[in-house]
Amino acid sequence: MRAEDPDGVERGQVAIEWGSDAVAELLGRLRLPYIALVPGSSYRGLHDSLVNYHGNRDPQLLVCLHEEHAVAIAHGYAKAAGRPLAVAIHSNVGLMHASMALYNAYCDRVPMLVIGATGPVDAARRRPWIDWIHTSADQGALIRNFVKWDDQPGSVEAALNALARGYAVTAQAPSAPVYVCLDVSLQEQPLAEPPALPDVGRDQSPRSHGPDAAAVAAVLEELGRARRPLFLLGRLSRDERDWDRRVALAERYGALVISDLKTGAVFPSGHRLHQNAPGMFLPPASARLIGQADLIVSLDWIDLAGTIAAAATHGDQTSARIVSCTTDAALHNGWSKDSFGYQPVDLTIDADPDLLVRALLESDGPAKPGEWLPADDLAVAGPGTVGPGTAGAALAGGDAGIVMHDLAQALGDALADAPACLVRLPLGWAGADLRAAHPLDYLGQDGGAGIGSGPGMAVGAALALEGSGRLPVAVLGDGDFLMGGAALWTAAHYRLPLLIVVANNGSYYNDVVHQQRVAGERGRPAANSWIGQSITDPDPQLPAFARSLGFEAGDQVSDLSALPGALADAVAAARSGRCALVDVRVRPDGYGALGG
Ligand SMILES: Cc1ncc(C[n+]2csc(CCOP(=O)(O)OP(=O)(O)O)c2C)c(N)n1
Ligand SMILES: [Mg+2]
Repeated sequence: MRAEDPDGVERGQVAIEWGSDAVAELLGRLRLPYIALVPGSSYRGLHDSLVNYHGNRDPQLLVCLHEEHAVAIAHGYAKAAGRPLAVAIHSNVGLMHASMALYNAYCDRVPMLVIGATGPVDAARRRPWIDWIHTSADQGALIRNFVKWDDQPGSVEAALNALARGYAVTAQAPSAPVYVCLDVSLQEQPLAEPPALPDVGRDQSPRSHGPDAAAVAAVLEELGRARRPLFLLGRLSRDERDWDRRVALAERYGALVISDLKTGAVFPSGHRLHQNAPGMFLPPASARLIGQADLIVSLDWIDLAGTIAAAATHGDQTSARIVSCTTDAALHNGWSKDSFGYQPVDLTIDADPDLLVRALLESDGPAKPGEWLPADDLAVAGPGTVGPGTAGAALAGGDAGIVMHDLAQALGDALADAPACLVRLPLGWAGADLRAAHPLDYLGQDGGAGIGSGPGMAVGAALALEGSGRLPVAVLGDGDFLMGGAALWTAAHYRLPLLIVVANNGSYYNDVVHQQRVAGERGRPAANSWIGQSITDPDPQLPAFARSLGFEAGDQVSDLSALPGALADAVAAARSGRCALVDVRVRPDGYGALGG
């Protein structure tokens, strides 16, 4: 990480003289390492204080080329680190730019402290023109439907309390972004003496709560009765010990597990109890398990109601008892429908699902292998890394070009020697080509399916993983990459090692499939499905674009025989601390997902 130390600033030696100095002091006490931003005059006071009062350390300013990237960087950071970053967002226009990324972060239940700003609320203090167009009544209304909490404090004291409270609210499960809007006048207010700062170190309460004893007993009873228990593993932690406990609990009860490509790795992909590859949607083989199970335990599974209904549509109507453990209801509101349908459950447990797993394991319940598999057939996969689950299979594309499975296999080979983190996978990636043996092997998707998020989230994960020995690798669609690609500059500027692989099919291909489907249903020519979708003529020159942003990038790879070498070179560059991109021309064949 490149530090950018201001001249003539001795941190700790500069007095608190302005409202924004006190805000910078508080942000430092909250131990926020970085503040991602696009600058703007609405928070020029805070900007000065972060640099010339706080010395541009803890938090360090992180310059971004779009507010959407700034939020996506905090999003990727939170997914990998499990901690919030700060983001500074200019009034009105900056917040409008940031809004889609905030929606993604909200749907993905990640924490971040977003500090907004407004021109003077007091109209008598507004400069002509610009302060008027960058001031609005109730700015938080723009995003209130998809943040956890927001405030626009009216004094320096109130701002300090709002920020301290905002940090606590965002960090508390279920996490989602919070937004605190600071009036420019409050930031630029001279202070006769330093204000009292809230004691942010005082509250050491846990960030989530476990189940009560009655709930644990009830689940134990369900597990004790069940013969074919099935665990649906959804939004769960990146903690290795939680990972091990999930495995131990599934083994104790012989439960099969289903995981989800939308969420990060939660269970070893090679484990016998994890029989089916995850999907963005419920794969038919997993629907069959839902139909056969006599107990379903949902651990913050995304869209439980829709999943049960999808299985029924496949002919796998479940008669299982259903237990659902999640704290998500605390976030549900009337605007966002990401609370999904009414859950068909027998027991709801309002608790952190990983703490339920822990409590169940600590209960000393007797091992009770289920009936899915013979008891001696529970081998755990050996230490693995990201990459294809079908390692060793013949490359499928041959002379006819590269298909996604070829890319998965070649990337798995290139990354085999040392830990890596797949920050993102493109829509056409098959779940069977994900091999996960550690919670950081894969971070999942972006929550809100808002494309353009991939590059920024990759940079945020690179920030979190810097120095960890685990290489961040994002495989991005060309549409996603081109929409958010300028975010890469931030990684190059701050010297954050990162590997980006673009699965480039020259198209918004997901939507080609939609048009083919509609044309098919209507008996119209599916051959026209490329119109309004293809990203060719001219072909965007991704390597040149990436090089212009400070990445190393060779020419586009379209020949399968050149792929292993190109990936090996890029992996070596990134592992030695540089930023690298490989642009891979892929054939869209075998495209499984059909997103929004
Ligand atoms: C902000 C936003 N705009 C539009 C869409 C609709 N959409 C979903 S997937 C997709 C195509 C993405 O293209 P690319 O990243 O190249 O992936 P591909 O489908 O080609 O594999 C689009 C446009 C969306 N999800 N988000
Ligand atoms: Mg594409």
